[in-house]
Parts: sequence; C-alpha cells; structure tokens
Amino acid sequence: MVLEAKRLEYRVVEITPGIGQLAVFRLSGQRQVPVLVDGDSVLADSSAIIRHLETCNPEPILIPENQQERGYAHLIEDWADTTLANAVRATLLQAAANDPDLRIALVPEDVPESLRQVFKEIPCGIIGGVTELLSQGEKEQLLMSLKELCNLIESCPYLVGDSLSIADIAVASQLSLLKFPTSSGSLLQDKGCPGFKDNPSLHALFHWRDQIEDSLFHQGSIEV
Ligand SMILES: N[C@@H](CCC(=O)N[C@@H](CS)C(=O)NCC(=O)O)C(=O)O
Repeated sequence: MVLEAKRLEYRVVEITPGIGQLAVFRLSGQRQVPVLVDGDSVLADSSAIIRHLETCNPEPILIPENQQERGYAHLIEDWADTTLANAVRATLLQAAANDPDLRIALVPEDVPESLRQVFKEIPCGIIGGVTELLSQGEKEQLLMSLKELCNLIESCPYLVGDSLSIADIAVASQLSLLKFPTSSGSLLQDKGCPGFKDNPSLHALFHWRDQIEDSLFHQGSIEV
C-alpha cells in the first residue's frame, strides 16, 4: 500500500508458507514477509520498509512531520503491527479451522489442485489444536478496539492529521484479514471472519478500508 501511495513501480512475489520461506531466509536472514528488495538493499519488517521508502521517496509524506502527529502515527502503526495483527491472525485461523471453503481460498493460487483439496479435508479439530486461538475476552477486546476505530474515522477519515499516513495504512491492511478486500482476488473477496465481516457496527470501518484501497489502487477519493 505504501508503494502504491508513493506511485512506485514494483513487482509482488507471493511466498508459499513453509517451503517458500527458505528463499526468504536466504535473501533476508529471517523467514517472515514482507521483504522489500530495492536495488542492493534488502529490508525485512514493514516498519523498516516504510521508513526506507519514506526516506528515498518523500512524496506523498506518510510519516507526519509534526512531532505530535508523528508520535501518534508511530504508536498506531506499532499497535496495528503487533496487538491488532496477532488478534486478527488468530481470529482468521479460527475462522479457517471452522470453514473448509475459507481454508481452501487461503491456499496460494500456485499450489496444485490435489494439494488444495488436502487443506479442505483436514478435520477442523486438528487445525483448532495447532493454532493459537483467541479467548472470548480477547475477542471482545478486539471488537471493542475496532468499534473505537469506527468512532475515530466517523469524524475524520484519517486516523492522524488531515492526510493519509502510516497509521491508516497499517490499520487498513490488518482489517483485510477480517474481511478480504477486492484486491485479494475473486476467491477471497468478501470472505472473512464471522462476527466481524458481517458485524453491522463495523460496516463503516470496512467501508473506510475499501475507500483507502480504492484511493491507492484505483485513484478514487476518500470521503471527508
Ligand atoms: N513485525 C513484522 C511482522 C511480519 C509477520 O508477522 N509476517 C507474517 C505474515 S503477515 C509471516 O511472515 N509469518 C510467517 C512466519 O512467521 O513464519 C512486520 O510488520 O513486518
């Protein structure tokens, strides 16, 4: 999303979990995505990637210059990358454990059909046993935080200041695991986590996420 915001040319390489991560490790010395390769620079971790892109390509400014706004933007981005990311991932794993169709839609498209079917047929008890699931309290905490975000974007479409920042991008990208956006492709679009994707009190939040995506990928505008 930052590459799109800055109108940079890039190529996306999808990584198959497990086997594909060997190449990531060889390239970057660690196994997680995202990794950015920019000429001779190889950067892991979304926060480091954003800082690199902001330094090399300052326009449009995504890390606010005003000290107070910059502080809020960093705090929100860090919260989105840690607390929100962990809660959202556990929620998606739980949803995938319960729903074979969602499970199969999540398998990368280059995985052969025969292997895709294996994912579909794994009994949900096995998946539930190997994934870290959210307690009821943690689920309520996630819902409460999302409703607070909803309140914030109701009065202003940007979480910090009066233009798009890393705070909006970090939060919007995590929301995509709760309800997949158009950019996830036809298999995943509108799928997501029950209790969140279809929760009327979060409708405005997903609409906000869609508008941000639209403004980046299709140059639409964000309603003020
Ligand atoms: N703090 C890191 C987190 C990266 C991360 O959690 N990546 C996940 C996918 S979103 C991953 O690669 N998981 C595979 C693994 O941990 O083996 C960032 O913001 O870039």
